[in-house]
Amino acid sequence: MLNEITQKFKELYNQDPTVFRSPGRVNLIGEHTDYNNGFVLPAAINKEIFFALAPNDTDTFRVHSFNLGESAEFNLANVQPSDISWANYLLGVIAQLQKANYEVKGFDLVFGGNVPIGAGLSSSAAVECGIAFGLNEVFGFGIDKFTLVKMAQKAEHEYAGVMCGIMDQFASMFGKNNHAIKLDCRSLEYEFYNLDMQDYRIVLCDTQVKHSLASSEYNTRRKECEAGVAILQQYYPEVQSLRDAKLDMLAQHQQEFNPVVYKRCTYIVSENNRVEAACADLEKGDMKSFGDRMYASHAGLQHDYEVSCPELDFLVNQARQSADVLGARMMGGGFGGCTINLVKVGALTDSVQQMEKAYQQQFNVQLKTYIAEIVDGSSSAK
Ligand code: GAF
Repeated sequence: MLNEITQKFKELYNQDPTVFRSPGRVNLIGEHTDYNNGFVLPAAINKEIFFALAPNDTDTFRVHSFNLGESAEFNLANVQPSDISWANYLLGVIAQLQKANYEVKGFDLVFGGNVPIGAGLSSSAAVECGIAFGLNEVFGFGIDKFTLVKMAQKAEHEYAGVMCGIMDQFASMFGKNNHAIKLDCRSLEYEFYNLDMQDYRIVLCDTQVKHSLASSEYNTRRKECEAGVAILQQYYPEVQSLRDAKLDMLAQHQQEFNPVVYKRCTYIVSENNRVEAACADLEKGDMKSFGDRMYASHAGLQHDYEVSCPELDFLVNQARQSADVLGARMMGGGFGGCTINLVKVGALTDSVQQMEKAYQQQFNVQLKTYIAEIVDGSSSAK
């Protein structure tokens, strides 16, 4: 696809581009913990967006979306959110660069890739990180990767209206071949965990459900977590976010919580503990225990955080019935998208076929499945 994108660039803009790539991500465990300043365990995957980019000596940003076959043009002197929704992920990053006083001169861009949209694999973070990385290189801004990640996240807040945490952009930018990233979303300290890809594979099952409520419910969950923190702070001033809370603090003051807020908070505190425990499992090579924690994570997301949907629950239940699937859970914001499954290598084909068959019978929909390989984060593309 990179060749086709480069070709398209030459055809449209009549010059040679510099090329970049930026990946989507999976998250092994630690869901909705990022905006609670907690821990996550994502990894960049071999579903990527490519960018062909070159300055054009004007003050105009010309862009072509290879996947959609659509083009657009924007005046860089007046960057603002656009009615063209796909362009907002790019414009949002340009706006952040400009806000930080970096001079984004006119440029041409063709971008496209194979990250499925709305499948919970962070196609938007891949676009934001790729353009941030590419512009930084091409214009020689010299911005460090942490700042680029924060700009990409801000772009999502301000131009896509989703008050996301930092996990997706961090994973897309900092990913490392065959490693998961344990990220402390408060300090942004991170540690790589080697994923032993000899014995198992990461299989993604795409429900193809895209729930229109996903972004509004996401923002509601954030508010519910903040409401929980406000109650706890009256008694425990050291609790700045749910990452600082303990289950017994919550239990002690349960009566003061609205029951829904209480469930949300217990889920987050438990999930944060699970990330720590799951990393210890990885260190010990105890994938059985790791898988059990994935199932526990799903149960919390389904019943307490209430961001799952019948299709995701069905797929996780199917996985539970197979001894060849070590663990499975919904992944990302929820209300649709993919489940992530840890599947024994020897049983890969059978497991995938069983899953597809069951999903077809239950929902009359052809399940899409992907075997995710873990790759490096945003970089130049060759
Ligand atoms: C989405 C968000 F973008 C992330 O920041 C994260 O909160 C995730 O949902 C849930 O863990 O992908």
